[in-house]
Amino acid sequence: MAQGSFVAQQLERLRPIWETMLGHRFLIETRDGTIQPERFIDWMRQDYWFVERSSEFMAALIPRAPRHHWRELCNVIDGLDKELKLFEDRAAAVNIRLRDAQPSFTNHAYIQFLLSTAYRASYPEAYTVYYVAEKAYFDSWSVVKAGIATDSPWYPFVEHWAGEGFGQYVRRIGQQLDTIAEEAGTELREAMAEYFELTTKYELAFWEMAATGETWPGVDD
Ligand code: MP5
Repeated sequence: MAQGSFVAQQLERLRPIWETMLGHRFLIETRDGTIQPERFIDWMRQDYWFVERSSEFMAALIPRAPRHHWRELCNVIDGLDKELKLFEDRAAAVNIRLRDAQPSFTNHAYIQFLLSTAYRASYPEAYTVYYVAEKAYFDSWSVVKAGIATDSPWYPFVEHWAGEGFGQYVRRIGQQLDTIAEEAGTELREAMAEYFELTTKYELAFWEMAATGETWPGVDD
């Protein structure tokens, strides 16, 4: 396999999917202020559930992580609590209830994927999933940041995920992932690449779910 940064290689390999994700109509309409409020609110309800459940994914990684990763992983869990507060604050600002929705099929599947990865895959594979989810959010919200009005009620989400601090954090964990990949053998690196791809596809599916207001296949509600 070619040498060089694992992250850069994977982003290059998966560029078509990554670009489809960044051009997704949900992001473009949120950027341009043309998104239907109910679509955005739906996303808020789904992502609130996702963030809450993903604390189990992060917590499950800690006992499997090398000692020098512990502080960062604990900080992420602390960050999830702050994120939930951000959702609660925005929900209060637009006067909606966050718990008015069941997790959609895609959201439920993504969380099951995170949990099975945390418990059954190797730490390098699980760390790959963690990195890709964070990188996808940084890049996606950076698209929105490029045009959204700063007085939009959704702007605090942009400030959070497309902000300087989040960007630095994503770069740091990308470097850690490169270090893990350098120490991995060819077979493990290939397995990590598969997890990179699957997570990218789940991230794209999440925007698609938000744009369509998907619930469960075949169920009318
Ligand atoms: C993240 C998220 C970012 N909130 N939702 C999805 C579907 N993917 C990624 O993770 P975090 O922990 O909220 O920064």
